[in-house]
Amino acid sequence: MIELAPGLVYFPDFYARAEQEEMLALLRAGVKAAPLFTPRMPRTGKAFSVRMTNFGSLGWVSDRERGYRYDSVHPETSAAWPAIPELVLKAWREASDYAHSPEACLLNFYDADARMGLHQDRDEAALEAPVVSISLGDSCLFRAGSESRSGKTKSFRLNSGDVLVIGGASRLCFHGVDKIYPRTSTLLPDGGRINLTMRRVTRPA
Ligand code: MD3
Ligand code: FE
Repeated sequence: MIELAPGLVYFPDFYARAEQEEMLALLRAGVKAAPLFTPRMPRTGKAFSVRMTNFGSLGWVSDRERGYRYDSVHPETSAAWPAIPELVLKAWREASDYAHSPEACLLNFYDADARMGLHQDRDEAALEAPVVSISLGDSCLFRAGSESRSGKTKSFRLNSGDVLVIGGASRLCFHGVDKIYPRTSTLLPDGGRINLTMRRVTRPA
């Protein structure tokens, strides 16, 4: 366990290869029920290069008309999201010290050309809860800054099986994914990167 910055805690190789393979099979079953969709920016309608789906009682979605939000159903099928697999929840329970369960697990799929621009995660009412991220497949170069968009940033690499816990002083920091390193993992036969982020959305009673 390595503290990359205050509240930004890195667990390299949290999941062994066999667990990553087991998780991938569980995620594929989920994606069959809740297909990847292309989110769009509010107002402009510009497409994200990352495709997404969700697990859990709430999923993060975005479109031109209604913007960023959490919704209990898939934007294209209108079906409830699949449950968060226990193997995924293991990272939340063992790497974070938050007492309540996550409600959302956003799956981001990056092909070799996908990126995620610098942004804050602030669509959750439960900002005292951490975000827990799991990386699978090709490695990426990830960047984290401060609570100001123009603040200085530091870059780190995330590899398949790594877990990152974002809480405390890091919870509202700007962050993004600058680059995917193609063919750095054999987990996904056709390449690419999957990131899962678990979030508590509503404040616990
Ligand atoms: C650092 N995902 O889905 S996860 C996102 O790799 C998102 O797909 C990225 O940003 C990805 O919103 C990064 C790790 C992460 C999440 C939130 C952070 C790192 C963070 C908040 C502050 C600092
Ligand atoms: Fe984010």
